[in-house]
Order: sequence, then structure tokens, then C-alpha cells
Amino acid sequence: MKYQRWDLRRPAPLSARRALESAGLSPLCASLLASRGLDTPEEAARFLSCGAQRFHDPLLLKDMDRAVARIRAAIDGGELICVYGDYDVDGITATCLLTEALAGQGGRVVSYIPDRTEEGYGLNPGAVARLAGQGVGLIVTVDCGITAVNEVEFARSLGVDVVVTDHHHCKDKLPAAVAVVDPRREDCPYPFPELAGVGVALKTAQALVPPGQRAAVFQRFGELAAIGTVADVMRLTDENRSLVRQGLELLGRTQRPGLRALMGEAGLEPGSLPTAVTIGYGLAPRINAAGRMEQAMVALDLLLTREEERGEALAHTLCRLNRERQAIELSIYEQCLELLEARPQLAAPAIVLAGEGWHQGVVGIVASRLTEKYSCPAFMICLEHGQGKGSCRSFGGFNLFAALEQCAHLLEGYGGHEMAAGFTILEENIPAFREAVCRMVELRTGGAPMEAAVDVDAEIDHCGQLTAPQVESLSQLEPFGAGNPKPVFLLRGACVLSCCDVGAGRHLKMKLRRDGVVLDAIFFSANTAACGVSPGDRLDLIFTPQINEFRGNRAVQLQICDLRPAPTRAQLEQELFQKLKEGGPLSRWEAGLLFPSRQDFARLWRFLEHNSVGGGAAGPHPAGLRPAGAGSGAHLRGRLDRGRALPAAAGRPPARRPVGLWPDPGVPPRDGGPGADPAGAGPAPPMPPGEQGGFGAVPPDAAAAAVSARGMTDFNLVLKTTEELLWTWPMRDTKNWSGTSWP
Ligand SMILES: [Mn+2]
Repeated sequence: MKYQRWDLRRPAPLSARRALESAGLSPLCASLLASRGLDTPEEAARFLSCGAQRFHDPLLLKDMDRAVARIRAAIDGGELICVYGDYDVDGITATCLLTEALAGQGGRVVSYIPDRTEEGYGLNPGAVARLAGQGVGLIVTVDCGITAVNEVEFARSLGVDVVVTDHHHCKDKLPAAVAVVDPRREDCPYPFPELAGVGVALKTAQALVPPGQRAAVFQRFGELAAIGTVADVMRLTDENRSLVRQGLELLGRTQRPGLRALMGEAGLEPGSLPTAVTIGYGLAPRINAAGRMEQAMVALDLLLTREEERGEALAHTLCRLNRERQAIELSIYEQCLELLEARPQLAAPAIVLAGEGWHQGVVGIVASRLTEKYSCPAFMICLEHGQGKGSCRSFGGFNLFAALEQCAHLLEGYGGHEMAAGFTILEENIPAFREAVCRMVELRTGGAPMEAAVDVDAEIDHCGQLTAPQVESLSQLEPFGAGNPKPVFLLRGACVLSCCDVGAGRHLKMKLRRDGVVLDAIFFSANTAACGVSPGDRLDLIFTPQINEFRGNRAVQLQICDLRPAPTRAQLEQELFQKLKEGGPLSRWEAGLLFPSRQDFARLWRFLEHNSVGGGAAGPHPAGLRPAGAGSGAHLRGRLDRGRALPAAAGRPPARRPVGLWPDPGVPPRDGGPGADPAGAGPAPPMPPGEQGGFGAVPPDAAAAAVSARGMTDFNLVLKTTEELLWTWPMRDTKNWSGTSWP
């Protein structure tokens, strides 16, 4: 098992799913969106829409008017402007974007990206002085600058104005720049604070032109904005969703030779449409490699160049740098594993490691890998001459920026986001820093180890839902990423028909069956031995459904995220009963499973009639059953009597059963019929072979038979479950009662 916890979202009410379906969404999409809280057609439509109307007015950004005025003046006055960026993908794309945009407006522009090792992140006095010496009159920052209070002051003293555009968290004091554009400023009225650095750069470029020309600016730079936004792991909702979705289309037909060559190197077939995954796993690591290996300008040149051959050569160089980066990363990662295995006390509650000679550019990725392996936040510090430069990655929602803020007295500097941040620290402060960080993590978790958890969107009621058109319909939710994760569904009790290892034993391939439907499944980076899976096993699994194209055949394939043995029916019923008692929500499938069958109920009824009527309690009681009269039996009887009496009183024939209360196994899901199924209880799940057919002959002790046939451990459980369900599920809705034969 990869995750200690599968967090199944609270199932959405059936009515919400129905409403989304009648608005034209497929049942699979509807169940996904509804369980993510987008449970009205209006909200779903607002989320899904990604047209131009989603772009907000750039002038809503605080200070944008001042930024535009100063940049305009520089362009008109022929001043030399420097676009000052950053060495990560967001920073590089932002630099390219604003450099081209200002040049396109007739500006004299140079670009500057600081060296990661020599200079570090953000504005620095050395660079400012050099730029001033080159005659730069205006520095426009992208993806940095929001904390550069002293550097902006210094630039002013040299007669250089600064316009800050950034998207990082603001500290108490803002730099005294001509303009400070940052959607995260508290006094910024912009409706969407989650833009990437490149998103803010795009907004600046758009603000420089009249409103009628802003769409054209997007056409020209949209692919850059999409790359930086995805690479910086921004939330892909609201404006970012539109920006990335449309930007990906532009990326597919980009005229930048470098990007085209890089997509080729990353294995994207010519003519196929890039996705957020293409960026996240194909383009971003290669562009990032340049900055990590102190050659960020290679990546900037790759984006800027208009020459085919040069684009190809630069793409080649980036791939080489990326391979070098991978080798260095592996060596540091292995050093860390060795250390953590030798001293396990260092691996919890937070990892804080420091080392000499570590490569500053790759420790952040090593930190990511450590958080995954050890399920806790990781802080990696590169030491040199008593000075440490750190990169950290979060786990389990621990807010890094807030943590660093609280440790500010131990740090020389810090900045970043909740999930990823950087800091500088003196070597002598590291022990105190480690202690402080560990205490903060412990405070958050209450001392318990952090668990690897995964959010599961919804449970599959019936595998008949997993058809190719249904699965294809999920693509309208793309692009997936932060804030809009890939759909993950839960399937319980799938039977393994066959399984084998593929890809040199690295991946597990299976054929599964449930509800009479056979499905292909693949579990990457897992095999039969590691999972202990063999044919005939019953599994619970979480997965993302995909379409697998093979020799022109399009078939549904489940890409498994995690799996575990399915509990036995008896275990499951106990578990579900507990959940029901505690007031937890039941999915359709769970309710179907828990509801006593019609036969169970009949036997129970007869048992109560024979043993409980009159309070005399004649006859033997099965183990644990309370004498009738005062116990649950009496409640149940009263409830059943009321239920029985109502339809008759309304002048109908005596009720047979409430629709949906005792779904017969094997009945297809009742997905039609508005108004039916008020309790949301679907059909009972199929019983595994061997557990079926226990209801044929009625033995003398019917109650005991019901117990053993359902696998319930004692009669009391049947009784209590029935009673609990009668009270919990809406039986009030008597209009659906029909038929005649109560037992
Ligand atoms: Mn950024």
C-alpha cells in the first residue's frame, strides 16, 4: 500500500448529481464535480468555462497603472530597460515574455537572470550596480522583487528606478519602488491572487496595450504563460485554468523553434496536443535544468531564438544539462538515505539535513523526494564557509512560509510559498532551527507521525459506468494539476482475473472483474510480488480511468494509484455499521451492502412476531439478543408498524416495500427515474462466489440462517443495523411504497 489513508470525499447528494447530469454532464463527470463541491449546474459551468471572459482586467492589479506609466515613459524616452527575472521556469518564461513585449512596443530592453550559486534568488546590489553601469535607467522585475526593500533603495541611490512585478508572499514592508504589482498584496483588489510570476508578467504586457489588443498579446505569449504557471505549481482554477487550457493549444502550434525542438526531445509526437503533463514532466525539468546548472541563459535563449538550428542546438544542450542534473540529484539523494537509515531519529517529525559540497541547484528536488519517502516536510541546506542556503518542501499541508516566518530570528533571509520555499542560515543556527521546525510539525500533528494520504473523489457504484465515452468525458475537466487534481475513483471488491508483471518486472498489469464487467488495469512502479496479488483475490483499489489506444482499439484502462485486499463481507458490514452508528455518510454502494435483504427482513420480522409479541419473550433468543419489549426489537416493531400502516391509511394497497430499500443483487443501477430512490441506496453489490445463494432453503431457525448467510457475526447486528437504517434513511417518503406483500 502506497498511502496509509484513502480520504474518500463525502458523497454528493444524488439530487446534485442528477442536476448536473440534466445540465448535460456525463454521470462520471457529474459525480466527480459534485463530490468536489461544484454541485450546482451554475458552479460546475463556472468552473469548466475557460473562454476569454475568464481573463480579468490587468488594471485591477494594484499599482499596475503606475507601472504602465513608468514603463511607457521609459519606452518613449528611449531609456534602457532591464527585465530582471529568476532562474526557474516561471522566472525564465516571465523574463522572455516581458522582454519581447517591451521590445515589441519599441523599448530598448536587456534581460538579466541572476546566477543561482553566485548571486542567488532575487535582486542583489552587485547586479543592480552593474546594470546601472551599463546605463539601465529602469529595472522591471518579474517573479521576484517583493522582498527587495534594500536593493530597491540602493537602485534609487544610483538613479535607477524599479518597477516590481511578482507573485510571492509579501512581508510587512514593501519595497519603495515606483510600482509594486503583486496579486498577493493585501490591498490589491485583483479577483484572483494565484497568478504565477509569468501570469503577472503577461498582465503587465497586456496593460501596456489598449483593451482591444489584449487578446492578441495573449495569442503571442500564451504558451509561455502556460509553461510557467504549470511549472510553478499554481492552482489551475479560475483565470489560471483558462490561461493554461488556451496556452496549451498555443503551445501545440508554437512558432518558437526552441520550444518545438524541446517538445520533440521530450518525446511529444509532432501534431499531438501537449497537456499539463507534457509541461510538468517533459518541458519544465529540462528548462529548469539550465538554471539548476548555472546556465539559465541557455533556457532564455531557447525561448527567445527565432532560428531553427539554434533552437535545436539549445534544446540539445538543455537535455544534456538535465541528464547531468539527474546524476547529481541521485548521488545527493543516496547520501541522504544512507544518513537517515543510520540515524532514523533524523527522519521525523521533519527532516533537516545540511551538507558541504551539495549542489545548490538540485537540493530542492532531493527535498521533494525525501518528503515523499518519509512522509514529512524536508529542509535541505547547502553549507559553504559556515553559510547555509536551504531549500524546503512541504508535506501534509504544513505551511512552510509560515514556519520560516516564525523562525525568522534564526535565519538570514527567507521567501517562497506554502509548499516550497528557500532560506539562508548560518551554520551555527542549524541545530536550533531543526529543533524549532520539529516542534512546529509536532504541534500540528499532535505528535502522531504524518500519514501519506490521498484524496479520493468518488466511489464507482457500478462498473457499467466505466465506458470509453464516459471516461473520455472527463477530459473536459483538464488541465489537471494543483487545485484541480486528476480524478481518482474508488472501486471496491474487484476480483483479479489475471495479473502479470510487464516492463521488465517494473509494472503490474491486471484484468479485473466486477458487476460482470471486465477491466484492464495497470499499476506503475509496482509488481505482483510487491503487491502480493494473485488471480482470485478481491481488491479495493483507487485509480484514474484512462483510454488506452492499442492498434486502433480504444479501451478503458484503470491506472491504479493504490490497492489493498478487500475486506470480507462480514468485516465490511461491521465497519459500515460502525460508520452508520457514528453518523458517517454512506455511499450508495455501502448502503446497498448494509441494507438487510428482503429475505433477511422477512426472517427478522417472523422472528419478532414469534418471539417478541406480548413482551413474554417466549422461545430461545439467539446469542446476545435483548429480551423484547424494552430493547431495540420494540423500537423496530413500532417503526415497522408505522411504516406498514401509512400507505393503507392513504387509501393505497398495503405496501410491499419502499423502492430502493431492498435492492436485489444483480439489478442494474437505477440511474434513471427521477424521484425514485430517495435514500440514494443503489443495488446491493454482487456477492463474491461462495457467499451467494445462502437463501434457498429456510432452515428452522430463520434468524440464525440470515445471520450466517450474510456473514454477520451475530443476530444483534442484523437487528441493530435494520433499526438504525430505519431511523436514518428517509422512509417518510411513503409515496414510493408499492406492491402488496409484506412478510
Ligand atoms: Mn514563481
